[in-house]
Amino acid sequence: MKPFQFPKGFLWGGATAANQIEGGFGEGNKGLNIADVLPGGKERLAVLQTPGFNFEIDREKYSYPNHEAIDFYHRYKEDIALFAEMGFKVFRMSIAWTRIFPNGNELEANEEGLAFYDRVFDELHKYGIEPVVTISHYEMPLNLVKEYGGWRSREVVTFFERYVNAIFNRYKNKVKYWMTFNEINSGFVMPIQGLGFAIQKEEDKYQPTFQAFHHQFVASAIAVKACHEIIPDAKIGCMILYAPVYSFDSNPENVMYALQEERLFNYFCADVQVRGEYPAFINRYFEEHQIELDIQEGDLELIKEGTVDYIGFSYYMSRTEKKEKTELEKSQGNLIGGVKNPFLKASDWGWEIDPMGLRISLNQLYDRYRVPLFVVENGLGAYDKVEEDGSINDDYRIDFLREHIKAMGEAIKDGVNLMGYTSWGCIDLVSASSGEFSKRYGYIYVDKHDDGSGTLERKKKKSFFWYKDVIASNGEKL
Ligand code: BGP
Repeated sequence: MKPFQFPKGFLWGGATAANQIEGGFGEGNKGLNIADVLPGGKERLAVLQTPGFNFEIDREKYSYPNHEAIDFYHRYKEDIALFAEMGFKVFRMSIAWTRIFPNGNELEANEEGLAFYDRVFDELHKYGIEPVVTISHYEMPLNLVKEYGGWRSREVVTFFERYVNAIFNRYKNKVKYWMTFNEINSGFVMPIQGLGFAIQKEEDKYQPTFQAFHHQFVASAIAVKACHEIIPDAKIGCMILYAPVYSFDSNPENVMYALQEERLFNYFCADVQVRGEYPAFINRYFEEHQIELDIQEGDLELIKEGTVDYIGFSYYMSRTEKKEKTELEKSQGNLIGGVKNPFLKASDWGWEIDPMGLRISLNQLYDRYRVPLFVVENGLGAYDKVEEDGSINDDYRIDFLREHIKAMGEAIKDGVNLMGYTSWGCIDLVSASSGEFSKRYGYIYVDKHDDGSGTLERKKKKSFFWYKDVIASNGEKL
């Protein structure tokens, strides 16, 4: 049998987000955003999930690793040269809204911010690398959070519209792949990053969460329509956090529960953004949780007209569900809940490693939507050790990626239309959920540590050379 190769033109590359790599705090007139007020360290997740977060910087209590991040703002040329050396076809990055509209609600875009991304895109094109740009990746302007309550507010849709028009018009000749909201469904578990507001103490989360989603759906449809008009040869996708939900056993109660969780978490947002309508199953859920959406005239038509061209998604883990969980079972679950899967091992951060889950996800998504898919995040967060001779032998990362790439190959053989693969954190960066540098994903090591020390020097890990071969052989040499 001929060895398997990925389809011709497959988009190999790596993924990042502005707030996790750029640094350049306050430079180029950048305004403050949500990521600027997120504390570093393992307590970040707890802080984010405790109702009543106040969005203030408290330097006495916390560190703020996103302020300097890995200084991509000044070092992008060096980093892009390394991506080119690996043979990247695409580079996924995001635009920081606050570089373009520092407070989110200005009438005019900030020229310095626009010029920065011109330089980055030009540098990428110098090497034939296509940018894949996320419009909003966990970093709403802080002013919109404080003055308007983030996506709770309808007014934010207008500001977002101004932002997307500014970037589509400016970069229409430079960017052909776009995505609207990073992991839009993460708003269910991380409303601060996903929806731009904190649930208040004593507040029922359901109504504001779904109203905010509705505003994002309208904003997403506006962006899709504007993109198609301004850049007719571009493709614009949604971006969801996908974690297939398995039933713990064959008890039909558990199977039904897993199905419900799956539909709500994995499919609700994608159904609206890809099919252009609210799914049937959500009506019962709205009734049971007393959710009444304020849907304005024309919204549903707009959502219907503004459906995305492809689905970008992140895949890190699956989730195993059971209807009745003991306290112990709950505590052994994954980042996004569920119970422990006895067949899977987990990463040092407790994320269950499941390459077959990626094949399952690709099949499920393609069966349901029949639009091209793009794996825009996947990777292993791990502690790396620099040996005395300077080498970094990250075989565990290579194993993880190899198995997931094989799973993608199997899904393609199953008939799935997969556009590309951008593994997460192709260069070490600040972790989104824990604000750590020590949770490393990169092919490129960055000398930067949780206590803020480090020279920011870049080093190639063993996986750098491995991924270079993967790309050069179009997935044949794993
Ligand atoms: C996704 C986010 C990324 C990223 C990644 C890894 O949820 O889109 O921004 O950081 O997960 O997560 P973490 O950084 O928490 O390890």
